[in-house]
Amino acid sequence: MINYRDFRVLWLLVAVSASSSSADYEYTPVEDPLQSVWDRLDNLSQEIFKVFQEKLENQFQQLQREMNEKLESVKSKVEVKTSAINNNIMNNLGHVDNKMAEINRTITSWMQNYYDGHVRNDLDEARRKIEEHVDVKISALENKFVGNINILMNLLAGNASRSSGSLLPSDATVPAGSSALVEQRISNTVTTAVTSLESNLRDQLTHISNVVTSSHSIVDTINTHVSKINDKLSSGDGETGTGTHSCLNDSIAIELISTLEKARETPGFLPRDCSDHHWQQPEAPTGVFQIYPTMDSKAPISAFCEMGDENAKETGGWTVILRRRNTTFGLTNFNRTWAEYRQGFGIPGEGEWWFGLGALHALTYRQPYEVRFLMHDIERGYFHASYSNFRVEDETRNYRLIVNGFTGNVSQDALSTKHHGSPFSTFDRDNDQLSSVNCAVSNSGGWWFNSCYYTTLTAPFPTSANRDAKTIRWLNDNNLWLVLDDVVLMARPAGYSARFNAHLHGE
Ligand SMILES: [Ca+2]
Repeated sequence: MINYRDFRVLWLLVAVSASSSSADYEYTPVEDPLQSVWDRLDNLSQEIFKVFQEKLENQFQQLQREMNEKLESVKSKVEVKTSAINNNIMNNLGHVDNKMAEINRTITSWMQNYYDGHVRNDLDEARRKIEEHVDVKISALENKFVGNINILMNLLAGNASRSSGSLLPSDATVPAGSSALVEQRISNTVTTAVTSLESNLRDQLTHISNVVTSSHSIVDTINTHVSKINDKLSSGDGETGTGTHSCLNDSIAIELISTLEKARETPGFLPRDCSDHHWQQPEAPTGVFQIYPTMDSKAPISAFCEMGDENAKETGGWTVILRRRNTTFGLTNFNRTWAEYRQGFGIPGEGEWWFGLGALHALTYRQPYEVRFLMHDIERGYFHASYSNFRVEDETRNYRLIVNGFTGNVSQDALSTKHHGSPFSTFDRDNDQLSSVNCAVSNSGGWWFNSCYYTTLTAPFPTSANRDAKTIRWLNDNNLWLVLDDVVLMARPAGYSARFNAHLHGE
C-alpha cells in the first residue's frame, strides 16, 4: 500500500530541485500547506483498510459457517445411506438363512423317503417273518403246556403212575400219596418238559439257520454255473450259434436247471421271471406280477405274464418282452434312446411296452431261454415264430442277440438268418453293419439291426397296405413282407412246459 507521507516527501524533493539553479543554494524548511490533507488521507487509508479487513473477516466467518452446515448435511446423508446398506445386508442374511433351512428340510425329506422306500420295507418283511416264526413257536409251546397241565392234574388226582408214566423220570415207581413226593414228581416233570421244549426250540433255530445257509449256497451254485456257461460261450462259436446250442444240452446246463428248480422251493426265494410265478401258482390268471430278474430284493420290476390256457397250464410262464398294438389312441413312442431301451418303457399290461435290455440280459444269461413271436398281418391274419434258444449278452457287448432253433408258420426265419449275433442299435447308438447310415435313424425304433433288417418290430405302424414302406415288418415268402399291426414277443426258460408237466404230475 502507498503511504501518503512518503508521497508528500517525494513531492517536496521535486519542488526544491525546480526552484534552485545554483549549487550553493541554502535549504530553508517551508511549512507544508497540505499537511492537514496528508494527515486526513493517512487516517482515511487506515479506516478503509480496517473496513476492508472487517468485511473480509465477516466473509470468512460466513464461509466457515456454510462449510460446517454442508459438512453436517453430508454426514447425516452418509449415516442414512450406511444404515440402509446395513438393513439390506441383514435382509439378505435372513433370505440366506431361510434358503438353508429349506435345503435342510428337503434333505431331511429325501432321507425320510429313502428310509420309507427301502429300509422300512426290509424291516417290515423281516419283522413279519419273525412274527410268523414266533407265532408258530408260541402255539407249539401252548400245546405242550396244556398237555403238561393235564398230566399234572392227573398226578394230583392220585393217578400219577397210570397217566404220566411216559413223561416221568425213572423213579416213577415211588408210591403216590405223600405230598412231598408228589411235589418232587411235579418239579421233575416240569423240568423235563422245559428241557425238551428248549431242545426243540434249538432244533427249530438250527433248521432255520440251515435253510438260510442253503439259500445262500443255492445262489452261489447258480452263479458258479452261470460263469461256467459264460466261459464256455466265450470260447464257443458265438457267431454261428452252434457252440451256444450244444451248451444247452450239456451236464452243466442240466445241473443248473435242477438247482434253479430246487431254489424255487426255498423259503423266501424271489421269482425271477413269470415262469417262477407260474411254477408256484399255476392257477393265477394272466396279468402283471412283480419279478426280480437280477435276484436283488431291492430291484423288483413289473412284468406282464402270460399264464397259459385254463386246460393246458403248461402253455404259460411267459414274460412278455414287447407288445405292439395299433388299436389304442396315444400310441407309445418307440423311437427312444439307448438308456430307455436298456431301462424299459411303457406300462406292462397297458397299451404298448418294452421290457428292457438290462433285465432281459439278467434273465437270459442265467439259464437257457426260448422265445415266441405272435404277429398279425394287416390283410393276411395271424402268424407265429418260435426259437428254442434266445439270449441277450451284456451291455459291454451292446446287448448282442444270440438266437437259433426256429420253428413256426411264417415261411422264412427272418430273425436268426439276419439278426443272430447283431448288437442292439438306437438313434443315439449306432452299432449296425452299415458305416454310411444308422439303421435306427433310417428305420426308426431300437433293434438288433444288421444291414439293416429282415424284421423290425419297434418301427412305426403301417398307414397303408404298402408292403415296401418302413413299418413293423417280417420278411416272408418270395421276399414279400408281412406288414404287422399287432405283435407279442415273449420269453421263458427253454423246455419249461415239459418240466412244468413233470412237476405237476409229481415226477
Ligand atoms: Ca451304421
